[in-house]
Amino acid sequence: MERTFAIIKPDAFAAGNAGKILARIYAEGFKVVGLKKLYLSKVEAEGFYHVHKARPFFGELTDFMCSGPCIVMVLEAPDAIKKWRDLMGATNPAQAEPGTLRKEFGSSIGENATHGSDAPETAAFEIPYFFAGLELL
Ligand code: 3AN
Repeated sequence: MERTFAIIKPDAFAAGNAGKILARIYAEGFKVVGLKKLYLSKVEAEGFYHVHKARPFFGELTDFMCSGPCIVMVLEAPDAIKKWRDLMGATNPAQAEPGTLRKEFGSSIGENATHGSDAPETAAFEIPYFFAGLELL
């Protein structure tokens, strides 16, 4: 079993798509180990995306992530990191495969509905950034 960190981003939450995304998560066989709704501050979003600090879109990305509530989750499955990235699809919804979450619910490369850890080391930072051990029993 592996755990990954996932977000239903503010665009998808505001559009009322959180329920549909959660239904896909369960249908694909993930166990939802942790889940909560948060309204991130700018500082919290900047801390989460610190690896992208030097990127030109850092300001836009962190503004968007604190533009409204989101849902943060820890998902468990065999090969969960890849499995969730496959279900999300490509970063740019225009390039995402049919049937993926970003194709269905994303509207642009910035507002792309979902986030997922891209490697075990990333998950190891992202999961405890948002969840205490006691929240993941
Ligand atoms: P992914 O989330 O698919 O791993 P990354 O790590 O390349 O993609 O980018 C992190 C986040 O930054 C993406 N989820 C996306 O919302 C945002 N992002 C990436 N590229 C751009 C861009 N050119 N303009 C605006 N936002 C971007």
